[in-house]
Amino acid sequence: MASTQNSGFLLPRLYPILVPSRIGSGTLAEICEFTRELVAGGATLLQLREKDASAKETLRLARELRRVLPNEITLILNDRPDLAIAAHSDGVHVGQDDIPPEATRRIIGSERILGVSTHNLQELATADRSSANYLAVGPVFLTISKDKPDPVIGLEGVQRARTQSRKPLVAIGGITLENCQSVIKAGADAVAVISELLSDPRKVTAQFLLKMAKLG
Ligand code: TZP
Ligand code: MG
Repeated sequence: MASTQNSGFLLPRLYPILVPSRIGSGTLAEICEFTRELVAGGATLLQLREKDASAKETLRLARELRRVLPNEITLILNDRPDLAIAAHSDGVHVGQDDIPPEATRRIIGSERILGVSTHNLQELATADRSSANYLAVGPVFLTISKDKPDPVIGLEGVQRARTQSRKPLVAIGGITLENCQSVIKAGADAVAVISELLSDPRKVTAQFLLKMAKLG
Protein backbone atom coordinates (compact mmCIF):
# COMPACT_ATOMS: atom_id res chain seq x y z
CA MET A 1 0.00 0.00 0.00
CA ALA A 2 1.15 3.50 -0.73
CA SER A 3 2.64 5.59 2.01
CA THR A 4 0.51 8.07 3.88
CA GLN A 5 3.52 9.83 5.31
CA ASN A 6 3.42 13.54 4.55
CA SER A 7 3.32 15.08 8.02
CA GLY A 8 0.02 16.78 7.25
CA PHE A 9 1.41 19.07 4.56
CA LEU A 10 -1.17 20.20 2.01
CA LEU A 11 -0.35 21.73 -1.37
CA PRO A 12 -2.28 24.76 -2.54
CA ARG A 13 -3.94 24.17 -5.92
CA LEU A 14 -1.51 26.46 -7.75
CA TYR A 15 2.25 26.01 -7.40
CA PRO A 16 3.91 28.85 -9.32
CA ILE A 17 7.56 28.40 -10.21
CA LEU A 18 9.58 31.54 -10.51
CA VAL A 19 12.38 31.46 -13.08
CA PRO A 20 14.25 34.77 -12.74
CA SER A 21 15.94 34.59 -16.13
CA ARG A 22 12.49 34.56 -17.79
CA ILE A 23 11.18 37.59 -15.94
CA GLY A 24 11.76 40.81 -17.88
CA SER A 25 15.47 41.51 -17.95
CA GLY A 26 15.92 39.54 -14.75
CA THR A 27 16.66 42.40 -12.36
CA LEU A 28 16.02 41.93 -8.66
CA ALA A 29 13.38 44.65 -8.77
CA GLU A 30 11.52 42.93 -11.62
CA ILE A 31 11.67 39.56 -9.90
CA CYS A 32 10.34 41.00 -6.63
CA GLU A 33 7.56 42.80 -8.50
CA PHE A 34 6.62 39.62 -10.37
CA THR A 35 6.52 37.78 -7.04
CA ARG A 36 4.29 40.43 -5.48
CA GLU A 37 1.95 40.11 -8.46
CA LEU A 38 1.68 36.33 -7.99
CA VAL A 39 0.78 36.88 -4.35
CA ALA A 40 -1.69 39.64 -5.24
CA GLY A 41 -3.36 37.13 -7.57
CA GLY A 42 -3.74 34.67 -4.69
CA ALA A 43 -0.63 32.47 -4.76
CA THR A 44 0.31 31.17 -1.32
CA LEU A 45 3.34 29.07 -2.24
CA LEU A 46 6.16 29.72 -4.70
CA GLN A 47 9.23 27.88 -5.84
CA LEU A 48 12.38 29.71 -6.86
CA ARG A 49 14.11 27.85 -9.69
CA GLU A 50 17.24 29.31 -11.20
CA LYS A 51 19.50 26.88 -13.00
CA ASP A 52 22.00 29.39 -14.36
CA ALA A 53 22.84 31.49 -11.33
CA SER A 54 25.78 30.94 -8.99
CA ALA A 55 25.14 29.74 -5.44
CA LYS A 56 25.92 33.25 -4.25
CA GLU A 57 23.37 34.82 -6.60
CA THR A 58 20.72 32.25 -5.79
CA LEU A 59 21.21 32.82 -2.08
CA ARG A 60 20.92 36.57 -2.52
CA LEU A 61 17.73 36.18 -4.51
CA ALA A 62 16.17 33.67 -2.13
CA ARG A 63 16.95 35.94 0.84
CA GLU A 64 15.48 38.92 -0.93
CA LEU A 65 12.31 37.02 -1.83
CA ARG A 66 11.94 35.84 1.75
CA ARG A 67 12.35 39.45 2.86
CA VAL A 68 9.69 40.86 0.52
CA LEU A 69 7.19 38.02 0.86
CA PRO A 70 4.65 37.98 3.67
CA ASN A 71 5.52 35.36 6.30
CA GLU A 72 2.53 33.22 5.49
CA ILE A 73 3.69 32.68 1.90
CA THR A 74 5.60 29.42 1.57
CA LEU A 75 8.88 29.73 -0.31
CA ILE A 76 10.50 26.59 -1.69
CA LEU A 77 13.98 26.63 -3.16
CA ASN A 78 14.82 24.32 -6.03
CA ASP A 79 17.83 21.97 -5.91
CA ARG A 80 19.80 23.31 -2.92
CA PRO A 81 19.02 22.31 0.68
CA ASP A 82 22.05 24.23 1.95
CA LEU A 83 20.88 27.48 0.38
CA ALA A 84 17.31 26.85 1.52
CA ILE A 85 18.50 26.86 5.12
CA ALA A 86 20.81 29.83 4.65
CA ALA A 87 18.00 31.84 3.05
CA HIS A 88 15.37 30.81 5.62
CA SER A 89 13.26 29.23 2.89
CA ASP A 90 10.39 27.03 4.02
CA GLY A 91 11.49 24.06 2.01
CA VAL A 92 13.44 22.57 -0.84
CA HIS A 93 12.54 20.71 -4.01
CA VAL A 94 14.95 18.08 -5.31
CA GLY A 95 15.06 16.11 -8.54
CA GLN A 96 16.42 12.73 -9.47
CA ASP A 97 19.96 14.04 -10.01
CA ASP A 98 20.09 16.18 -6.88
CA ILE A 99 20.99 15.25 -3.31
CA PRO A 100 18.69 12.27 -2.64
CA PRO A 101 15.60 12.84 -0.48
CA GLU A 102 16.89 11.20 2.71
CA ALA A 103 20.18 13.09 2.60
CA THR A 104 18.25 16.27 1.89
CA ARG A 105 16.02 15.53 4.86
CA ARG A 106 19.07 15.15 7.10
CA ILE A 107 20.29 18.54 5.94
CA ILE A 108 17.00 20.44 6.26
CA GLY A 109 15.65 18.72 9.38
CA SER A 110 12.15 17.52 10.06
CA GLU A 111 10.31 20.84 9.91
CA ARG A 112 11.15 22.14 6.45
CA ILE A 113 9.11 20.97 3.47
CA LEU A 114 10.68 18.47 1.11
CA GLY A 115 9.40 17.96 -2.45
CA VAL A 116 10.72 15.39 -4.91
CA SER A 117 10.37 15.31 -8.71
CA THR A 118 9.43 12.03 -10.35
CA HIS A 119 8.93 11.13 -14.01
CA ASN A 120 7.74 7.52 -13.97
CA LEU A 121 6.16 4.99 -11.64
CA GLN A 122 9.46 3.57 -10.45
CA GLU A 123 10.75 6.96 -9.35
CA LEU A 124 7.38 7.68 -7.81
CA ALA A 125 7.42 4.47 -5.77
CA THR A 126 10.89 5.22 -4.44
CA ALA A 127 10.07 8.82 -3.61
CA ASP A 128 6.84 7.69 -2.00
CA ARG A 129 8.83 5.66 0.54
CA SER A 130 10.96 8.69 1.39
CA SER A 131 10.17 11.42 3.86
CA ALA A 132 9.10 13.77 1.06
CA ASN A 133 6.13 15.92 2.02
CA TYR A 134 4.90 16.02 -1.56
CA LEU A 135 5.79 14.58 -4.96
CA ALA A 136 5.91 16.20 -8.38
CA VAL A 137 4.92 14.19 -11.45
CA GLY A 138 5.55 15.08 -15.05
CA PRO A 139 6.05 16.37 -17.57
CA VAL A 140 2.32 15.97 -18.11
CA PHE A 141 2.41 17.79 -21.46
CA LEU A 142 5.15 19.14 -23.72
CA THR A 143 7.16 21.88 -22.09
CA ILE A 144 9.67 24.43 -23.31
CA SER A 145 10.83 25.20 -19.78
CA LYS A 146 13.10 22.25 -19.15
CA ASP A 147 16.31 21.20 -20.85
CA LYS A 148 16.10 17.56 -21.92
CA PRO A 149 12.65 16.87 -20.45
CA ASP A 150 11.69 13.30 -19.62
CA PRO A 151 8.97 11.66 -21.77
CA VAL A 152 5.52 13.16 -21.42
CA ILE A 153 3.35 11.15 -19.01
CA GLY A 154 -0.02 12.60 -20.09
CA LEU A 155 -3.15 12.63 -18.00
CA GLU A 156 -2.90 8.83 -17.78
CA GLY A 157 0.42 9.23 -16.04
CA VAL A 158 -1.18 11.53 -13.49
CA GLN A 159 -4.00 9.04 -12.96
CA ARG A 160 -1.57 6.19 -12.42
CA ALA A 161 0.54 8.25 -10.05
CA ARG A 162 -2.56 9.01 -8.02
CA THR A 163 -3.23 5.33 -7.53
CA GLN A 164 0.36 4.74 -6.37
CA SER A 165 0.80 7.44 -3.76
CA ARG A 166 -1.21 9.12 -1.06
CA LYS A 167 1.24 11.95 -0.70
CA PRO A 168 0.19 15.33 -2.11
CA LEU A 169 0.89 15.33 -5.85
CA VAL A 170 1.77 18.35 -7.95
CA ALA A 171 1.62 17.86 -11.70
CA ILE A 172 4.05 19.78 -13.90
CA GLY A 173 4.87 20.42 -17.53
CA GLY A 174 2.91 22.37 -20.13
CA ILE A 175 0.06 23.19 -17.77
CA THR A 176 -2.15 26.06 -18.92
CA LEU A 177 -5.45 27.70 -18.02
CA GLU A 178 -6.94 25.56 -20.75
CA ASN A 179 -5.84 22.16 -19.43
CA CYS A 180 -5.48 22.70 -15.66
CA GLN A 181 -8.91 21.36 -14.78
CA SER A 182 -8.22 18.10 -16.63
CA VAL A 183 -5.02 17.67 -14.62
CA ILE A 184 -6.82 18.11 -11.31
CA LYS A 185 -9.59 15.77 -12.46
CA ALA A 186 -6.91 13.19 -13.28
CA GLY A 187 -5.96 13.19 -9.60
CA ALA A 188 -3.34 15.90 -9.03
CA ASP A 189 -3.72 18.01 -5.92
CA ALA A 190 -1.96 20.94 -7.53
CA VAL A 191 -0.50 22.24 -10.77
CA ALA A 192 3.01 23.68 -11.07
CA VAL A 193 3.33 26.36 -13.72
CA ILE A 194 6.11 28.44 -15.24
CA SER A 195 5.31 29.73 -18.75
CA GLU A 196 1.60 30.39 -18.50
CA LEU A 197 2.10 32.84 -15.63
CA LEU A 198 4.71 35.00 -17.36
CA SER A 199 2.45 37.31 -19.37
CA ASP A 200 0.29 38.61 -16.52
CA PRO A 201 1.14 36.93 -13.20
CA ARG A 202 -1.59 38.53 -11.09
CA LYS A 203 -4.44 37.97 -13.52
CA VAL A 204 -3.40 34.49 -14.62
CA THR A 205 -2.83 33.33 -11.02
CA ALA A 206 -6.34 34.47 -10.13
CA GLN A 207 -7.74 32.75 -13.22
CA PHE A 208 -6.01 29.46 -12.38
CA LEU A 209 -7.33 29.58 -8.82
CA LEU A 210 -10.84 30.35 -9.96
CA LYS A 211 -10.87 27.55 -12.53
CA MET A 212 -9.61 25.01 -10.04
CA ALA A 213 -11.89 26.20 -7.23
CA LYS A 214 -14.81 25.36 -9.50
CA LEU A 215 -13.84 21.70 -9.19
CA GLY A 216 -14.45 21.84 -5.43
N1 TZP B 1 9.89 19.73 -14.67
C1 TZP B 1 9.12 19.04 -15.50
S1 TZP B 1 8.36 20.05 -16.64
C2 TZP B 1 9.08 21.44 -15.96
C3 TZP B 1 9.88 21.07 -14.91
C4 TZP B 1 10.67 21.98 -14.08
C5 TZP B 1 8.85 22.81 -16.49
C6 TZP B 1 7.40 23.26 -16.44
O1 TZP B 1 7.28 24.54 -17.00
P1 TZP B 1 6.04 24.99 -17.90
O2 TZP B 1 6.52 26.24 -18.59
O3 TZP B 1 4.90 25.30 -16.98
O4 TZP B 1 5.77 23.88 -18.88
MG1 MG C 1 16.77 19.74 -9.32
